[in-house]
Amino acid sequence: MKSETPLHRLQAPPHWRALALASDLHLGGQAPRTTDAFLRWLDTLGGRADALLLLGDVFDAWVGDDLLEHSRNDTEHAVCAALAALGAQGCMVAVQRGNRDFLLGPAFAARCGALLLDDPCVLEVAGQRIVLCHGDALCIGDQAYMRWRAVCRDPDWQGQFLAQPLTQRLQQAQSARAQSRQAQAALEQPADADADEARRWLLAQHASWMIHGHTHRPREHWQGATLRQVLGDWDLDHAAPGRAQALWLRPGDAWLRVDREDLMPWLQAAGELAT
Ligand SMILES: [Mn+2]
Repeated sequence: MKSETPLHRLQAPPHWRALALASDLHLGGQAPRTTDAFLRWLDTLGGRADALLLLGDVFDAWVGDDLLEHSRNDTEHAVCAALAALGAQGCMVAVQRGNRDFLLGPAFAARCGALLLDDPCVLEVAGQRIVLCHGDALCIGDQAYMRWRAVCRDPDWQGQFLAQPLTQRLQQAQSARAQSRQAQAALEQPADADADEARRWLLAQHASWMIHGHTHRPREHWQGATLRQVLGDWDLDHAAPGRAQALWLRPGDAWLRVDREDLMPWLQAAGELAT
């Protein structure tokens, strides 16, 4: 089941009855409450979900899988251990890279017992073809970002970056985040997915349904007969009220039910927000 190359097609076995999807958790030392909420949620998925699909930006930053060799990265260790525990309970875990954790690699996947998904990846479930992607590559109107994306996805650039000492990479990631926050603040509205580009992706994959994250516009975007379903980000550290949600796909014998689940009421009831 494990593969070094990210999968660009994922076929759901016919016995699967529930797939949970989430993205943009932005976990890390800077988000202890969000991380805690995510770990609690993972704890409830065993026996309830046949698969967990994480569509990018699980981590706020990822400067290389070798950070798992250092004991101080507690959050990353805890998340990997929880994903591995979920896998051991029979839930398939699959992870797509986002714009912040684009360096997630095979060593991370092996540690979590997870599959890496290509971007895009086509999920075949209950007779449907659903295009899964993080969503950043659809924001073609943000030309500065698209230029940066081309640079940082280049294997040579990645090789040079990864050759630097870990501390230096962490510093660079931190200043890149600060620059990106400034650039975002300067925009009237954060970049959105380009509807025509999304339609081109769907056409190329012979699909009419797409699920992605990244744009933080969690709703159903219809364009003609095509559906773009956007996942919400999680933030229980810096946002008030907090946000945490998942999307569930529930294949039946002849249909596919979709539920969007707001996890905040459950987290509140579970006492997550008690200080
Ligand atoms: Mn993103």
